[in-house]
Amino acid sequence: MHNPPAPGAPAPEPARVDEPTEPREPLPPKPDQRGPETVSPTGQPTGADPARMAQSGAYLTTAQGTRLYDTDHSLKAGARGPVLLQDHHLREKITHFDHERIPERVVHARGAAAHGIFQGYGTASGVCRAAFLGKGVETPVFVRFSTVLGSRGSADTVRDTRGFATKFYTSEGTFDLVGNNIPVFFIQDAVKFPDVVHAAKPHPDREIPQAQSAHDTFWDFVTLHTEATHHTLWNMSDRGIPRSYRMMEGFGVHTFRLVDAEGGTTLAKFHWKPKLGVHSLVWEEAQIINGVDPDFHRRDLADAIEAGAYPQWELGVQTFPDTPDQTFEGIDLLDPTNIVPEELAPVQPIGLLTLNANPSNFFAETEQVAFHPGHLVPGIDITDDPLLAGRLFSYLDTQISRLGGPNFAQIPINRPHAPVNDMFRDGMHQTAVHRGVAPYRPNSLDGGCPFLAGADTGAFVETPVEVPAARKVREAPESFADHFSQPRRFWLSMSPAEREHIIAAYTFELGKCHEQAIKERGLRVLANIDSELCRRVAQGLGLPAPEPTVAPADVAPSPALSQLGHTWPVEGRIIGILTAADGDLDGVRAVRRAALEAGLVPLVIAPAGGVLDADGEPITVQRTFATARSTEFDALLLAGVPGPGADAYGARDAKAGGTAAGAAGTDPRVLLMVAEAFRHAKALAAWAGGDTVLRAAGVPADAPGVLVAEDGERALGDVVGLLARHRVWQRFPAEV
Ligand code: HDE
Repeated sequence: MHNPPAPGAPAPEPARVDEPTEPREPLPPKPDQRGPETVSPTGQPTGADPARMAQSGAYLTTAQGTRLYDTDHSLKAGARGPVLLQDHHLREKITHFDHERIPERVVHARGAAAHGIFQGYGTASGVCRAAFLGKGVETPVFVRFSTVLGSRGSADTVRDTRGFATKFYTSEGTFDLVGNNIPVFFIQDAVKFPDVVHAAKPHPDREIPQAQSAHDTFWDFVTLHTEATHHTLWNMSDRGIPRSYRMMEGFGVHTFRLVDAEGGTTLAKFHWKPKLGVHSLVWEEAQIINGVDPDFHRRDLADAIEAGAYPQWELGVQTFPDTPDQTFEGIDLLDPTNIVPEELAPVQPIGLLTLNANPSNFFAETEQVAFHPGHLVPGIDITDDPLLAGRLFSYLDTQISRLGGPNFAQIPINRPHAPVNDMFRDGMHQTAVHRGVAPYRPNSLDGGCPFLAGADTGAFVETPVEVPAARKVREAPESFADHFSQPRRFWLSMSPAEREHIIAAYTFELGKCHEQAIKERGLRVLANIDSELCRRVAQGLGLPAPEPTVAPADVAPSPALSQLGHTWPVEGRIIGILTAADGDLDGVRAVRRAALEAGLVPLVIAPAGGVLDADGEPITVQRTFATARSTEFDALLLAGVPGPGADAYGARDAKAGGTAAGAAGTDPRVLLMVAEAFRHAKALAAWAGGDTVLRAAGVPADAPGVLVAEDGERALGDVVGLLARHRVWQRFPAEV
């Protein structure tokens, strides 16, 4: 409280808050926070001093660098008087704040990203002359993962396709591989993109549902427009709800044209293969996470990188001869609703991606990064896929409005690491100070600079590909008309448990539609994929199953499409250990040690926070019954009978829940955690009396993946074996 100064008296000191530290210089800018550099006609870097582009200096200043004395009080005519318009600092601070937001991406608005390194194996050099694929060549990369439909603040674990966009800062300029975690797309022609997106986004009247495909307009479109069937089926499979960005495949989707050193061409599809395997959530788990931890995927990626568990993917290519018809084994390579089974064209590894650093600033990097499928380097070219053609137009166009003008390539995260001398000038948000007087070619005033590259090093040197003489038409080729044989192959390639998930997903999504006609049309589409799939979904909807309108295609399954049947590294998997002060704490210690040695993340869950067993080796409690939920853990261990939580909720309800469940004193949230983990097919192990909790939660002791062990270490050993397969798949009913 300030008293008004007596007339003529000096103004009083405004109240100051004690700062926790002495003034010190801010941290130095990280490499990708550096400001733009331009290159002069003579090849010399010019432009702003990078150090001046990030925040610097120990003192708070205005935008003009004037030190500030107070930022907590507006300038007023007296402490209780009106605020004065002359307060420049107030106006400047609020004005900048008012303009902090930029439009979010029209699709893929919600994302998370990381920096990393790509190392070429050299194995692609025979078919592709891109320098970054050379043996041992290291290229910095920035990767952004995203959902497609939701707004920037939406939840991570919705059922949706995921974006997997990689920016390679190569020595020959930037190459962007702007892919998805699903290898096919809803449409075959870019002209339909606004239609599919308008249908999939929330209803325009109420703007609901957020980030969901389970609504009438989406299903209206995809059932009328049956080329969407294959992509929709992938979305309804476990691929639509990944366990982690680290456990997703990535696909370039389109067929690209690779060019070798002699100008020879090969058609190719790009694949990212995660070292940790491809794993998914189950639907109920995904729904719970959306409420409990909407940042689940974002957190998982950042935590893993911060802990040094760097996620890795191998880049691979399927290659096909560049024949005039651009088909392979009868599959049209220009149709982006098609895959080529890996059994017909194996994925050949060509390099390794390691994500090893989190962004320093979400807005500057993750939000402002701008990918473009037309950012290509010598050796990688496009094909005539009509979907790709439209994308080549769309990305730059949308970025001009999203990033406020044509100069966003100067934003540090978008700046190529190769020298840039593009002769582009001026425009909104121009931050470079270009030199020279002749930004045109040919010129003599700048000594003829900049020079053109030779055909051997230049990009966008067109490979002479025959374009057959044709009429101008608005038509698709006949081969694009088969909408059901590829979805049928996917369905036939699934294991019984995966098929059950697909049936449940269609039943849920069509069940959320209000229009009866849409549900019925949905069933007609399913009938053309597989009669059993259609029958089971119809049963769930309480509707008759229609007959197919096209004969079921005779296609062989592609075992590579199933996520089951392999074992994978367990590094980074999260084990919850439920215990209490009177639990087997020696056992918990031993389990924690062994789990850490195995690269797992063991988290102790107890009735209250703090430390268990102060004497001897203390055990830190990482989660309480109030902060833990089963969905965070890949497996649960029970070291004893954890009593009621220390908070009022646990103590109050444990009494009632315990009596009802027959395990006096067990916190109902523990019972819920165990029951959920069981339902979601996670490994469960108990010792030191923990099996009574399993019983109280209704978990049969003889169910697969439920282990009652003599001690903690044995329990952990069994659980690790199960984790390598991700889930205890036998727990899912498998009628199909
Ligand atoms: Fe995109 N897409 N897309 N897309 N896309 C965008 O570009 C578009 C398509 C993909 O993390 C937008 O900068 C059209 C296929 C990813 O920043 C926009 C068509 C694939 C990302 C756009 C497609 C993708 C985008 C929105 C049909 C997989 C996020 C913001 C012809 C191969 C990149 C932006 C990031 C983003 C247009 C289809 C992947 C509007 C017109 C197929 C991963 O330009």
